Formats: sequence, C-alpha cells, structure tokens
Amino acid sequence: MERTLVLVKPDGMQRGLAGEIIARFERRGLRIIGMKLMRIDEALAKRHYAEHEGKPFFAGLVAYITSAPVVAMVLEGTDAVKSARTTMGVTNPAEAAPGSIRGDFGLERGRNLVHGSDSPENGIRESELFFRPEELVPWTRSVDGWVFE
Ligand code: DAT
Ligand code: MG
Repeated sequence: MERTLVLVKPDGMQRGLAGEIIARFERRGLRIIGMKLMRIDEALAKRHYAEHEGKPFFAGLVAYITSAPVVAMVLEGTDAVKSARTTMGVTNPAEAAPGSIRGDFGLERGRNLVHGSDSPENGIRESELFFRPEELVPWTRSVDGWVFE
C-alpha cells in the first residue's frame, strides 16, 4: 500500500477544474486520506521542489505554484504513485495521452494542472511536508466496505 501527494495546481484552480481532477483519482479507486485548500508559501515550494533547485525553470516553477490556492491531497492505494501518475499523464501536456488529466486539459509544460509524487519515498516525504499526522484519516476495510476508522 502506497501514499502519494497530489496537488491541484493554481491553473487547475483558476480554470475551475478542481472537482473534475479530484473525481478522476476518486473514480480510479485511490482513497483520499487527507485533503485541504491551502496557499503554498515560498519556503514550502522550495522544499517541495528541492530536486529542481538550480535548474533554469526553478524560479518560474516556484512563482507558479505559489500564485494561487491549491487543493492538496494524500491518496492511498495499491501502487498509488504509479496509478496517480498514469491518471495525470506525462509532465508535458503536449505529449500526454488523451484520457489523462494533462492530456485532456493541458497544452503547456509550465501549466500542467496537477502534481503527483514520483516515487514511494517521495510520496511519504511530500505527504509529511504538507500534512500533520493528525490531518490524515486512514480508511479500514469492514464487512460493509470501506469505512473511516
Ligand atoms: P512532474 O510534475 O511530472 O513530476 P518534474 O518533477 O520533472 O515533473 O517537474 C516539476 C514541474 O516543473 C513540472 O510539473 C513542470 C515543470 N518543469 C519540468 N521540467 C521543465 C522544463 N524543462 N521547463 C519548464 N518547466 C519544467
Ligand atoms: Mg516531479
């Protein structure tokens, strides 16, 4: 069982696509165990995207992700990292498959609507960066199906 951090990025919010984007992960079968509307500040943006520090697009990336509120979610499920990323489509929306979020709603790499962690380790790291432990509400299986603990 894996966890991944998913963000509806500022362009997704500004275009009114948050519900559409969340619904796609939900219908895929990934369980939402944390969710909030928040504004990412510069310090959090730099920690979140630390792997890209020094690259030519880093400053623009930080400006973009801090430019408007985002919906942050922790999703849990089998192969959650890979499953979320196939639902998202590849980084550059121009190359993303139709049927994926980026392939259906995006054209520009710098406005690609959604973030998802790229490894199970980063799924944990990023979830902990955005959520306190008490903000996460794991599900448990019961005879009645999936219920909150
Ligand atoms: P992803 O968001 O698919 O995990 P990434 O981690 O490689 O992609 O990059 C983070 C974000 O930075 C990405 O969503 C869009 C932007 N980005 C990546 N590569 C870029 C590039 N060569 N030029 C401009 N923006 C880029
Ligand atoms: Mg990435």
